[in-house]
Amino acid sequence: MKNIVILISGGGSNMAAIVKTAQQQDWAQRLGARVAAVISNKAEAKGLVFAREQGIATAVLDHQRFATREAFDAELMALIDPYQPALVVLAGFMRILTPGFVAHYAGRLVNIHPSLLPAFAGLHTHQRALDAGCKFAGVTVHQVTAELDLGPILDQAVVPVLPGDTAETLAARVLTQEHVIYPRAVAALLPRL
Ligand code: NHR
Ligand code: GAR
Repeated sequence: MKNIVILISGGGSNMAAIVKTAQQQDWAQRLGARVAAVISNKAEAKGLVFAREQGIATAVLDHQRFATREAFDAELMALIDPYQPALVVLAGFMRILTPGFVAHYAGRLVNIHPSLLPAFAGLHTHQRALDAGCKFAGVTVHQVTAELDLGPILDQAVVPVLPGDTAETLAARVLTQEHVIYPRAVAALLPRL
């Protein structure tokens, strides 16, 4: 069984999209995969409620309990490794990971970033796209490397920027496409892992 471990920090709608399509489109069974665990760095993350309802193992690791990023990442690895994951999926996970963590899961660590990379790596992507006058925005699924948001691109989707858009309306339009491409990218990657 290929275990998938998903890391979240908030709403977890991308995690839920992966879990739901795995059931509905039957790709998890076909690929011999399952979402084995959902781990959040925030106890109040809404996504944990959905994961628990689905009978998925959950854990919370509050980064504020740790003096250094290295110490947090070491404990995070200790939570993840018992699942021997084929794939670790960052889904709205908001903590930058250390080079040691990234190396440990090299080739099996992916992220979804709400911009058309390499444009707008980092935070506040939607406001930055609006400020730059972009006519199109979008989302990227990429392999995670030590260089923030600059690992090899696996999939992208484009949405128009519409007159009157705010960061919130644009984010919502992008999010609908995230839910399409992230499950697709995960399912496409799994046979190679
Ligand atoms: N870690 C590495 N090494 N490489 C990447 O490409 C990563 C990563 C960790 C997370 C997601 C990323 C995104 O898609 C991601 C990619 C958080 C921050 C950030 O600045 C930046 C990028 C991403 C996620 N986080 C602050 C920090 O100090 C905290 C911000 C907050 O808590 O709100 O870690 O955009
Ligand atoms: C998504 O838009 C994701 O692309 C973005 O946060 C949202 C999480 O939504 N990720 C980042 O900004 C990473 N820095 P979700 O929790 O509902 O999946």
